Amino acid sequence: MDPRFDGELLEEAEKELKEPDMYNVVLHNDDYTTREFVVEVLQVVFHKPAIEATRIMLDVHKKGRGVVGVYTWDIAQTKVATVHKMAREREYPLKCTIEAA
Ligand code: TYC
Repeated sequence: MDPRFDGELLEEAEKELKEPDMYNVVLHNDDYTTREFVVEVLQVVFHKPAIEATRIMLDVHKKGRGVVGVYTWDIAQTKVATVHKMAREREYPLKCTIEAA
């Protein structure tokens, strides 16, 4: 093997052994979405028990935003799409975004 390729091949092999990149799903506060609906979203989409869902909702309400889950890229995308679909169906402006973890 040409020694000039050794580094590249090692890099490729290492990449395959790495854990996947992870992404935070962030929920944003607003003045119109009801507290009840946010708790429902946290339970249905993010599988949070009622008490924890309520705690997270209040934290986002107070601080303006909060990380509600950490997922691979595809799962994070699907979570955001589901939140937005549920919110638009109820005509809430609830915003949910993704950032590198
Ligand atoms: N601020 C909203 C209210 O008082 C509740 C709320 C919490 C909305 C969290 C969005 O991500 C949110 N009705």
